[in-house]
Amino acid sequence: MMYKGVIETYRKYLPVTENTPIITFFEGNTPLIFSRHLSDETKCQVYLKFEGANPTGSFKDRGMTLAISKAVEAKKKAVICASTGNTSASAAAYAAQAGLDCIVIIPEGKIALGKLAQALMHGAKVFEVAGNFDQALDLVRKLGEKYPVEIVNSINPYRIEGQKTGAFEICDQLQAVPDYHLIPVGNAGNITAYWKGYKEYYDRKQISKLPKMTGFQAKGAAPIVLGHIVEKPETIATAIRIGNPASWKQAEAAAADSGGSISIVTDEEIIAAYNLIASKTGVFCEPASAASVAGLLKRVKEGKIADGSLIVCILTGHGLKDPDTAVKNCTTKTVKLPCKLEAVVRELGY
Ligand code: AN7
Repeated sequence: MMYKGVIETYRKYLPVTENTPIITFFEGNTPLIFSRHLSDETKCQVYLKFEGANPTGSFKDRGMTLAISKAVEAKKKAVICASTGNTSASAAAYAAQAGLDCIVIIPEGKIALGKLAQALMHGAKVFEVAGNFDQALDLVRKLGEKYPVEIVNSINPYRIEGQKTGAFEICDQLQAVPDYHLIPVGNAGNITAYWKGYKEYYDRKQISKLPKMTGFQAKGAAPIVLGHIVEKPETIATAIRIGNPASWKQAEAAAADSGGSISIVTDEEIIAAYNLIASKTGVFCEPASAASVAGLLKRVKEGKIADGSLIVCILTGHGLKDPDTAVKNCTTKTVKLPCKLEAVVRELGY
């Protein structure tokens, strides 16, 4: 049977009816990839859930299919979001299919080029503001209160509902429940959504245990770990450059209720993991996504994860979103040569 996207696949767990028009690019059903290298290195069984394989290249599509479908059902004409990039790319694509106007507010100069290209190509009105994501989200909240625009950030509950399907999928693919679910944390919608999904599967007797929700923030943008708002968040992982997450409390609850944690990884650890995943497992994710693997390596080193544990790391977005960061921070470099056979042969040492 043809795969029909997350709403059709998990319809009975989602707030849709026969009257809901389904706006979809057949998102979800993303690969769960066993990493031999990371498994050997950690003495665990490590799987990478590659959300970069979604139609717009990030996990945001799971929530966006539902948020946009519900906006159409409610006869909305325009949607709006603040974004570090991926939400805007996804919103713009789904809005284009639905025929809705899409307004995007992004922090000037802090969006990976691929994401900006997506929002522009899909015809969104893109406003670059001299502020960070948190300030952009403040603007969006105010606009949503006063004007006829539907907010499609993860403060829209349909976003969380759609994204919880990631948890269902992992359990269905593994035919088991991970001991540890590792995930980058930015605005904290995704950790909230996954925890909701696992709990619902548990309540509906699809699974018989729950994973420890283990989140990671970048060192310069770690408000939840620090316990206070970060006014000027900074990290190379621009997707999670967020100082005042909207789902802060829910993320804390997910970690606490599951016996998990939220902790810090540095930009250096993120970049090392980013290179490692691409070169040793062959999966190219974006820097923010690599926070989950950086976190795994750190927690294992600290002795916090027992040998043999079943691990799922969420790789939230595709590496091609941000080629600038890749080329600049890659451990492999190009070698410039004259266009001559001898030169290539000499360089190869044959
Ligand atoms: C690749 O696009 O917030 O903790 O505006 O793009 O659910 O926010 C992106 C977040 C992780 C963090 N990995 O997820 C946005 C935005 C990638 C991301 C996160 C984001 P949340």
